[in-house]
Amino acid sequence: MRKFSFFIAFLLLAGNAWAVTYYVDQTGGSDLKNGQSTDNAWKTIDKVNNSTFYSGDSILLKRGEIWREQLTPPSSGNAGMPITFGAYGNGDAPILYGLDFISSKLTGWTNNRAGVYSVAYPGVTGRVTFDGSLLTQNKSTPTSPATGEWGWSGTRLYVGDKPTDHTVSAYLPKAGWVAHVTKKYIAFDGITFDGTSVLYDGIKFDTGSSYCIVVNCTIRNHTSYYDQTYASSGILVRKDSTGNTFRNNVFENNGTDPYSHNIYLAGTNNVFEHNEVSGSFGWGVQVYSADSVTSNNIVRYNYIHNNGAGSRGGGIVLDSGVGNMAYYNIVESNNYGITVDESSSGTGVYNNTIINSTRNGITLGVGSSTATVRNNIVFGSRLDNYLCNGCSDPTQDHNLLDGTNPLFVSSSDYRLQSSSPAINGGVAIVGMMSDYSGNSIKGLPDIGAYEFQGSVGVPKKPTNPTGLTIE
Ligand SMILES: [Ca+2]
Repeated sequence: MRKFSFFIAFLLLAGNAWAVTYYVDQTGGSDLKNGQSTDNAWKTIDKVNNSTFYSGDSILLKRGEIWREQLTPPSSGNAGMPITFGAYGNGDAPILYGLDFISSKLTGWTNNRAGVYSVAYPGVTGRVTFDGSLLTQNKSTPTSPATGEWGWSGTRLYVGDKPTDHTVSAYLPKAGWVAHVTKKYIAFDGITFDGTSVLYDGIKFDTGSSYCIVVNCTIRNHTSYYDQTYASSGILVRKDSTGNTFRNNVFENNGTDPYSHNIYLAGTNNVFEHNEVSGSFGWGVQVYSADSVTSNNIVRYNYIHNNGAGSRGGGIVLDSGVGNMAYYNIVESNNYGITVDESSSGTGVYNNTIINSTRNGITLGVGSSTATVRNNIVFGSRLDNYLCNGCSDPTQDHNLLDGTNPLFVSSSDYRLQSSSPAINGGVAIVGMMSDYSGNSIKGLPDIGAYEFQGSVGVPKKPTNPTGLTIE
């Protein structure tokens, strides 16, 4: 018995001493090797998917490499010892495209009018190339693409150059995700998830997943919604997935219809922080599930801009649950800024800086009850800076949203000048100790996402060096 206890103590002390690091190199690896050094790296994601891992193990993908495979983590980690999918080596982050394209060369064009040509096409295309070079998708006027553009409408694909002068190819994405997670305690660190080749979401945290983390990743180009059949978000977290963290990632160009988003959080107790989120047709961050169980999610310290091109969406929407919160975010140039709606209660919207919204800055919809809107700057909204649109029992105080100029440092730097009316204009909120930049709160909280730290732009006087002698 004594010996057994000693062994347990050793295990506890050692932590993950037996954790193994595996390496994957698409160009130089081989699945016949053991994967446990850079010289013995595996080659494929398929090998990873069909292996067994243990708590604390790491699977590192070589930087500069590309995989056209779908990652499905095969094993769960434990609390404090996740199974980590990371990166090694030098250069650009490893890229996962999920799956390969199905390509086809296009012939049989019709000249619709001067400079515009079209061809019958079944829809859902990820990319179009002329002689191997990518064209840019025209989403707003797809039947009138300019030179170098393509569009898709109805059952036809349009280009703005004479196609018979080129080899024209279109690429159909496949039905799938770049990563599909059904395990717990999975970490993704420093990987690029690019969705141009898949129809569904970038990463789906599906039934069975929880307590996962995505950090330092790029999630981009999940845009495969052309025929109203598929909705693609950058990350989709299902309603039964809880306790996940998303930190310090870049989300760009995910979601090409009003109902798909950069991130779609349908679960509970998720934290979404320090991310840059832009270019969604729907919402930058959507917190919602149809059966109202999406509660206690936190969206904080993010830079959320230029979302909602589809006119329905915008920066952040907090719906359908109890106690969801958005605080200390910069929400800039979205369609709507922050919206609270659909059977939500006790939602908190605190200390955000919301500027230049195309429509409303903050909207509390008819489905919102007992929301609190406090310490926010809302400025330059094309419609209302703040609108209770049939909401019930709202609390709205200590905001700067009546059109008063907040006196930002500049039109692109939303820190406060020393004469800003936002300084010390807020009220303390339990648990909120630092601002968007991580600075501490001085005196009363300022209104907005930045706490004034003293004169901006004037460097501190250097202190005199000590211990030096001048000869
Ligand atoms: Ca203050």
